[in-house]
Amino acid sequence: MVPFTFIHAADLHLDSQFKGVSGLSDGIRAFLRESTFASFERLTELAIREQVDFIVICGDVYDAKDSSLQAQLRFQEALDRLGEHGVGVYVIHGNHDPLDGPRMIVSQKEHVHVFGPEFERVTACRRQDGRPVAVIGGISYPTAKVTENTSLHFQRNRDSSLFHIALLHANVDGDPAHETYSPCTRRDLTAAGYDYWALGHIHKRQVLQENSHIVYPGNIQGRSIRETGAKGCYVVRVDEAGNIGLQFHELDTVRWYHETLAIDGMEGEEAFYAMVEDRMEAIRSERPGQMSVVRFAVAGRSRLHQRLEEGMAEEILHELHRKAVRAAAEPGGFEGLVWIESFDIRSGPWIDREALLEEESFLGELLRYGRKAGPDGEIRSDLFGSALQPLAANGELRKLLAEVGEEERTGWLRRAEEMAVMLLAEHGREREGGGEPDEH
Ligand SMILES: [Mn+2]
Repeated sequence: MVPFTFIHAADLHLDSQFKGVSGLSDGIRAFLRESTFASFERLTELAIREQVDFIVICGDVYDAKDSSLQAQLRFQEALDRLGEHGVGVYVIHGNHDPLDGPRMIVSQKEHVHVFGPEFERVTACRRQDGRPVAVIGGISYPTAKVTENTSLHFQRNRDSSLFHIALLHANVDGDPAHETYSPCTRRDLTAAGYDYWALGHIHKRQVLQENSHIVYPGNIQGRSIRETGAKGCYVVRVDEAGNIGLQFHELDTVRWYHETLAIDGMEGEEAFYAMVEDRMEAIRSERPGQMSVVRFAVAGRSRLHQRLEEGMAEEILHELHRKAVRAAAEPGGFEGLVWIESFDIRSGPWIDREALLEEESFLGELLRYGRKAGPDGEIRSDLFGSALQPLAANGELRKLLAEVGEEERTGWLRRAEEMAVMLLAEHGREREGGGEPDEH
């Protein structure tokens, strides 16, 4: 076999609008909107730098069926640049950019192959000497909603011993987080006898199988808070023996983060503000010179909880947005810019356990009971006996329960106590606030 190298990319979503992010200045919004193009430019540069033989792009080149003229022109410009460097390009279209979308007519370029709505196979050649190195099979979405299992159309060329690559925009094994277009299974794909399934559609990078390979490279630029972490493409090297080497390359220009701020026992607002700034700095130093967007989930129990919910989080968000907008207006201001998408308040009110233990209330009684049941003794065995009785009726579970040590039982007790305190405390708070009208 002749060794060769290609890039597997998918889901470029050129000209995504980033509608889900609010509070942005025009400048920052424009920068975000430029990010899909910038990441695609990095892909082009990578192909030239790595001297790959060709690129496969597995659907959703454009974000919208009626893709903007700007997106189309910039895509064509990149294709031309790749052509100048002898890099072949193989493209399929997906549910976001089906073939029936209104698009400008472009003349066929010799180094570019766009697959049609019916399955077809073409031969790809090596850049430096034009020797055939791979058979590429592919199929595009004729319309946005393809519910047929199109993977069943893929067949090897029986007369060819070349490496076989399949391009498909599909939901493999019914990932419920994505629309189930072109549904198929790993078994369907393996049965087709291809060496490498180059997939698109699911935006999360994943290698579903090796030898034969089934790969989602993910999208090249995260588009929302649901698409966190590094985004990019795979450089795939195939050696003389047909062995496959995958190397991931980051391409994203704006990265999305989901971070948790633990505020257990935190007392003051300054401490919270400092924690937020520290985290922003940590994100900044992880990727110096790049922009990031972060959602902070606030967790734990603290006296700050109520104040955070009652406007403090909003105020801090507003203040940090103001600072970010000002920084972004400076020359080079997007380098290291961290934009907070939101604070997601998941914390709870502070609970003073010692005070509750003294209290003449149901909660106080419960905590005192829990404390008595802690040490080994009659109360403890009574408690476990009655609590676990329904489970002990099952023979299998009874056997498992017998294997549980005392230390683990103590852990269960503490967790049950924590859960009861939390539920009862929340309930009490809701009742206190019960007279106020709901705000929706
Ligand atoms: Mn997509």
